[in-house]
Amino acid sequence: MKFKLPEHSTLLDKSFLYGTATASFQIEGDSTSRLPCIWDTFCATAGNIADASNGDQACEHIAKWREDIDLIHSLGVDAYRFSISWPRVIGFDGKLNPQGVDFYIQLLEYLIELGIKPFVTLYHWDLPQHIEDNGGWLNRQTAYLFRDYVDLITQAFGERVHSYATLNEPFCSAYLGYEVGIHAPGLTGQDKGKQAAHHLLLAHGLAMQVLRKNSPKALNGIVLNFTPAYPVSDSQADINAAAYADDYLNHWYAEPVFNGCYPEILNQLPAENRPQIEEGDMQIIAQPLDYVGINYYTRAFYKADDNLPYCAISPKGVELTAMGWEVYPDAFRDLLIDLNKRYTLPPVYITENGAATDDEIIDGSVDDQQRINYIQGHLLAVHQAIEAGVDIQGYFVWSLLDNFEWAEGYVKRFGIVYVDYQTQQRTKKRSAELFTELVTTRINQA
Ligand code: GCO
Repeated sequence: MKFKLPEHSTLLDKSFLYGTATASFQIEGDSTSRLPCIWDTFCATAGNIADASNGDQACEHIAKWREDIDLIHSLGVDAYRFSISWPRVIGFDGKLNPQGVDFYIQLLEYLIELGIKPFVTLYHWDLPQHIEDNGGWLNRQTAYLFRDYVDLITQAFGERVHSYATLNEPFCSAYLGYEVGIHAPGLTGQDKGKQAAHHLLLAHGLAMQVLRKNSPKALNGIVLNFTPAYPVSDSQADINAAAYADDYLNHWYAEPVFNGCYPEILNQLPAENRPQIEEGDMQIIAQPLDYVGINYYTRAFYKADDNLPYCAISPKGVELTAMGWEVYPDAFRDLLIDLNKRYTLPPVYITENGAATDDEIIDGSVDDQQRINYIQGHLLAVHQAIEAGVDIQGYFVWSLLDNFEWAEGYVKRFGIVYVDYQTQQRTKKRSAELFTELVTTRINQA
């Protein structure tokens, strides 16, 4: 088996960028050498994490980073997407913590030495706890603290970074963290979710202004996730419910970034739940972008409900990953095409796509056939979207390593590399081998 794409596919050209991705809290460990973050606190409450685990050790990447970068190099990929832990690089006083900064500078320099392009995410959900104690993303001031952190860290990194993303998936931070409470900091309420979303988006806009000044040569943008909303039937009521869910869960974050406004359903929210928006905020949010990162895993179904604007339905009789997420690559293709019609998109990078599967090491190897099929289907979807005119420049598989899968703990394995958490040994899965085969047999087709 190999990954197969049509002969002249752009995805087989050397100019199409391939990478793998991780995030700080999910892999780093060594939590005592940084300030506490909201995920440390969230993990400490019984019942929040499926296996009652935390990020204290994770993949011990702080100790094993060189080995991990060598591993990335051995995969043959062009780029590595990882995130900076804000509580590792900024102290209580708001100044740079030299030890934390040095860690990332060494990492960046080693990546550059090996010819791997660093794609740096500035916020992948690990807000310093002391900032949460002051209201976190409910406090407008946090957007300005983020701007200040971005200003300091990008000056420290200089020209070492190929690409910056301000935020990873503001939907998850705002909706999962402040509206339904299944992610840190575990707060609930529509008013909170929407206010947090607004401050996150403001933080993005403010950070883009800093990036343009401090890192004008880098590709600067944001990473948004989409779970396209489908109606369970073709009744008008279900179609309307799905459209509402799509605006509420997906376009809530895209529309402000690209068009400088929230979806119209903002006006249907109870007045007391609408975010406070100050004059000029929407212009700050809608900064020009060098690229947009798109994360896609699955689609979702919705039906009408008498008491709610929409009601989510679990898929039945379809192929699911270990997360219980439907495998449906056509929705990925259609999402990319639809986004390209709806917005004036900058160049697109697929910054996350992948699957959790029930992987086991047998005789020293992991034959992760379901993940292989998943990646195959989704690469083809990217190819089809490009053929349909979407400007897609690269694809990052989520994830490099099995790691801390948030509320699911270590039970769900997303890596193309298996991690034995007892020994911290890394073993390439079959998907990693095929990924290398794909990436290293590309040619210049221009
Ligand atoms: C995401 C996150 C990852 C998750 C992955 C699988 O951006 O949602 O970046 O941290 O691990 O999506 O759920």
